[in-house]
Amino acid sequence: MSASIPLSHHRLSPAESAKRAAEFTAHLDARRTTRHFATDAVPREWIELAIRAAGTAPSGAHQQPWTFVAVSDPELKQRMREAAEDEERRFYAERITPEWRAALEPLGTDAVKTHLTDAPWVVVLFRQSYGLNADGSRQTFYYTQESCGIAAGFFIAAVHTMGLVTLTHTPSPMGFLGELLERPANEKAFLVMPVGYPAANAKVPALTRKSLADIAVFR
Ligand code: IYR
Repeated sequence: MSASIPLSHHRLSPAESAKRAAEFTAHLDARRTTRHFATDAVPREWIELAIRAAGTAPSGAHQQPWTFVAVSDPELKQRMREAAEDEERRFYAERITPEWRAALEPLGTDAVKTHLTDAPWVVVLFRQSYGLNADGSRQTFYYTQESCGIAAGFFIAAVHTMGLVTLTHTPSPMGFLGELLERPANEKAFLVMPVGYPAANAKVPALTRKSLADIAVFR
């Protein structure tokens, strides 16, 4: 049995809840994903805070099945970019289906991954598909995909809140990241997130979000 402690919670007035709900939604609605990063430095402390924010995410059986590898070393970022571009060239030339190509067309993506060298930080979220005990035996981890997805969401929200931008990049396959970043066999690269200021001429696709009616059902 684990010990339970009282929940620390302060009930807001309905007016305050309504105000915060509207403000938070507007704040997140202002977030955009851009592929165009400035090379300006970002303090390591801010990245540490974003990772700590991500680490507050709920997780299956509270196993916290994530490792965030934050890369600022220019040579390592260059090697990650070259490896990612090798994979992506094959993807765009050979593996992509016509349907997938059509879906990506509005985003204007291609195999060139300048964000991996322009952004001052490239944070790679690794999913721990199982745990490793001190004696080398494996511990089953539960709902690791869901847990890492939630942690990534918290990370993205933290980055946006501090006035920076990020891009959720999923090079495919991602096996090269575990090798380059020397991660153990239980860690699988889950998401690559360059973090920095947007470039002065940063562009975003002219997208709209689905309406509430398109994404919600109340019964
Ligand atoms: N992994 C490729 C392709 C790609 C796929 C999806 I789905 C996107 O939303 C964007 C890109 C790439 O990174 O270019």
